[in-house]
Amino acid sequence: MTKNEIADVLAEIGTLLELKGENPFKVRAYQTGARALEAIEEAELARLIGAGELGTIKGLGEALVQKISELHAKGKLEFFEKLKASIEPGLAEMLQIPGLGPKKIRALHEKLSIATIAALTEACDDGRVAALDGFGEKTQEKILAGIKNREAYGRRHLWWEAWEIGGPIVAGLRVLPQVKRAEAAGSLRRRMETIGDLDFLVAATEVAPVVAWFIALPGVKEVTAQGETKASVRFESGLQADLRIVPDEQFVFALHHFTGSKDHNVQMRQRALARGLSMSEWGLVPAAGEGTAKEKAEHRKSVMVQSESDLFEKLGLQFIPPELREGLGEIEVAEKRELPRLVELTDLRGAWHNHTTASDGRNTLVEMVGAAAALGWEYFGVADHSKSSFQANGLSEERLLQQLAAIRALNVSEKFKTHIFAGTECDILADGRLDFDDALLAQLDYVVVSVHNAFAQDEVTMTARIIRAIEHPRTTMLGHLTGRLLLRREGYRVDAAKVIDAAIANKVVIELNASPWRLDMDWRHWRKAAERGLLCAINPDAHETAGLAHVRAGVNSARKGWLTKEHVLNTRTRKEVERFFASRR
Ligand code: DGT
Ligand code: CA
Ligand code: CA
Ligand code: ZN
Repeated sequence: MTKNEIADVLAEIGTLLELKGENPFKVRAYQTGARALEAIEEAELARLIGAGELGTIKGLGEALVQKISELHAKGKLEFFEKLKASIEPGLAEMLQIPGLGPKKIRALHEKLSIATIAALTEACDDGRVAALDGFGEKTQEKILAGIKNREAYGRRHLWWEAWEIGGPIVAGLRVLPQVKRAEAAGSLRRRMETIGDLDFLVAATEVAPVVAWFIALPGVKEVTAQGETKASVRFESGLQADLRIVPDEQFVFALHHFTGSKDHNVQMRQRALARGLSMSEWGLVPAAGEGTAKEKAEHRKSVMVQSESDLFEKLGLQFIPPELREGLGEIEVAEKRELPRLVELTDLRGAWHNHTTASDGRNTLVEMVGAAAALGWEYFGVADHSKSSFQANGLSEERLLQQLAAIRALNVSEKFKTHIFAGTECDILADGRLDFDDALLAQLDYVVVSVHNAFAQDEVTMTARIIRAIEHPRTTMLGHLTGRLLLRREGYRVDAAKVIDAAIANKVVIELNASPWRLDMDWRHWRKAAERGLLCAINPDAHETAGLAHVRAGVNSARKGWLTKEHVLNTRTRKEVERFFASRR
């Protein structure tokens, strides 16, 4: 296990112990231990364990040293497994409800014998929760709203999590001997930010072995449908997946159909009809009323296609990438052959919104830069939180200056080929002022400005607040426009069009925050904004080395927003970026 995975386990142990009502000092020891562990570099951790010196680290007592060593060596911990098994699953599940921490859950359990979310809903409905000491009407309302949200959100899944399961399934299907072609379809292939269910399409010579393989996948809890040409399963996580199997001649038509979207399909069928053709998942045949069955069969042969490109060509269209198939005008542009060349993952040369252990990140500066270098990035930007974000351990002026010096020294040392840009993720204060003064900001290479508090402001106030920050001469880019967390919380209210106008007028970049939970600013705004001259930065908002990979989710959304390389600042070389930053001073 990596140190961050071990730290996750320690933090979870802390939570579970608190849920059980253990001694607060013990609970805190695990929380502190998790943080102490994050501050050690990966290689150093291995060395300390090997030398038996882990106990010399402040915050790591004997019990923790033993547990960390066990996790490091074996990837699991007996103590943890037993602890998990000793807790009613309903209690742990309640932790997912916003506003319910271990203490409150324990109170609900002890005083009202509540051990499931269903029982909690009932107790809220008849007012028993509000009557409890330390709860009240407001808390009860918040809990109920949280439960409702959870139900509504629970039906969909983040693309990233869906792809972690779906990607290997496609790869697995492709190596089955009966399978000629296999692809993901549906919203998974269209790279939507959230996914209802997974769709897979296969061209195979034989159906039964493919279905048998699919329904036996690890994690399958239930087979919800099984037929001659398809199967559907539900995984333990609640995620569902549809598999359809077709003969090879039908594959392209079915792939197009099951990729969708519905709106795109409806428009494509209309277009086909206007050309005397009927389009479906089965094929492209003369529309009803024209020709005999034999003629239709002949015609069907004439519209055999090998690829989706062929299929689009048959309808006089340029190939439309799946990301653009949302029925938002892509067909008209494809007819004119003017679809843009969409930005690709390999076009990226770096990113700017990243955290380190100096604020709330989980890897040190050197580890983060090392990971960026391993990805072949030409540059890497450090933007830790500013002082008002105390909940995220935001940097004081003094600590920011220390970090700045460390970054400059690391650049001089040439330890990494990757150049480090020194920045900050500076809080936009409630009135739109920035969290650091001009003199300090002027020493940095760039400034990301973000909203992290006073989310409840009305739309007019919030919009004016963000625009004021955009107009600040030191501001380089705006972080996560709405602060939304997909499937968890709505963003704050803000007039996106006005903010976009202000950003264009002030030559400020807007970030496409690539964290799979954010993907903010939303792809639906990007096409128009970029046409009007807005520049995009695809930023992973990484809090650990593994988080850098999230730029891939950002590229998905950028593509859905019709962005090309030219629209995205991170496709530029270091020199070009330096010129861009300098031009803004
Ligand atoms: P999701 O699963 O909610 O994230 O969204 P999709 O787009 O994956 O939808 P899904 O799984 O229901 O169906 C996959 C594709 O199959 C969909 O994008 C288009 C096609 N499809 C399914 N049902 C219909 C339909 O009733 N009419 C049309 N035109 N296409 C359909
Ligand atoms: Ca689907
Ligand atoms: Ca489906
Ligand atoms: Zn932020």
